[in-house]
Amino acid sequence: MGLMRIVVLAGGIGGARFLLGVRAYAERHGADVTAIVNVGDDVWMHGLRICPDLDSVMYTLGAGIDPDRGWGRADESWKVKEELASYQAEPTWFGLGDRDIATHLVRTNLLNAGYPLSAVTAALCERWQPGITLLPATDDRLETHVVLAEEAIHFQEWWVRHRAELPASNFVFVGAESAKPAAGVLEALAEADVILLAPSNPVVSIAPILAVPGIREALTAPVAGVSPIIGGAPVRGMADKCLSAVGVECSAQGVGRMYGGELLKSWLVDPVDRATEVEGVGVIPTPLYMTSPEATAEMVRVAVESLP
Ligand code: FO1
Repeated sequence: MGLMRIVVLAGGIGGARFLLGVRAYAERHGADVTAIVNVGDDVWMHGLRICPDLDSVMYTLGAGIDPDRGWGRADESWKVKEELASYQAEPTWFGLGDRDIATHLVRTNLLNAGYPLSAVTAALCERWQPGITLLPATDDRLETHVVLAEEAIHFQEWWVRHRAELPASNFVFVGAESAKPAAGVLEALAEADVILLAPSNPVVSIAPILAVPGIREALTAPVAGVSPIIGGAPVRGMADKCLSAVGVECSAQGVGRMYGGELLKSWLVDPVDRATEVEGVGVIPTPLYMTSPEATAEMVRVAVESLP
């Protein structure tokens, strides 16, 4: 067998940290890694196309990320944001850093020139050299909107402007029904030896990837998932608010059952959640705190070795 081929379904901040470990594992054990990244968070702001999850992954793997925020660029300045605010140019609640804006300008210009997002992402990665292949889940429009009592708003407005405080009744992936897997996605999945679900937000990061027609059916290689919930709480972010909105228990067991035995062969849970049971799925207790790429690489080893 040649190089092992690992495909990872991932969102943004948690997905990026997980991919640091997958890359470390791949470097040590010899493997080829492709990340299929969520685009549901993508949004037009001030005429620029912003792809938060692709950028968090690209900046993190390219060592350009602001490590505290987990999004946007290190050594950032906010002059343009200040100037926009002085013009009262809405939205003022979304922080666009000066360095980050360069990424959005390059992406927007390439998209306007007719290049698909997958080609644009490859072009941006020429600079960042992430060491793995980054693919958007789709090159078509797919945006997560949050259904509130009277209206639906874009995910970013709910997440950033309202800090997910507005009670949500559901999430709609606008455009999903007509979206196609991005160039390279089905090929990567067809050649995969193993598929990993990153410990990303299951509702607004993993689900929008699975919502692209054709992707779920293409997961023919064995799948191992990593729980984003430890001891009944998300390690970071607001997955608890998303899970409650869709009526899923905020636990390693609740998320494991949400994914289910159709999708998962293995489900990695932290030892505190060792009592987790998921019908038809091998539950594997192993430390899940991504305290370093090496710690995460160990998690990846456990996941890969749990699969047939
Ligand atoms: N998150 C915030 O909480 N506040 C912001 O002002 C903000 C700006 C921003 C700009 C570009 C970008 O790529 C991400 C940004 N994020 C911001 C993070 C983003 O909203 C979330 O991290 C993802 O969408 C959730 O995965």
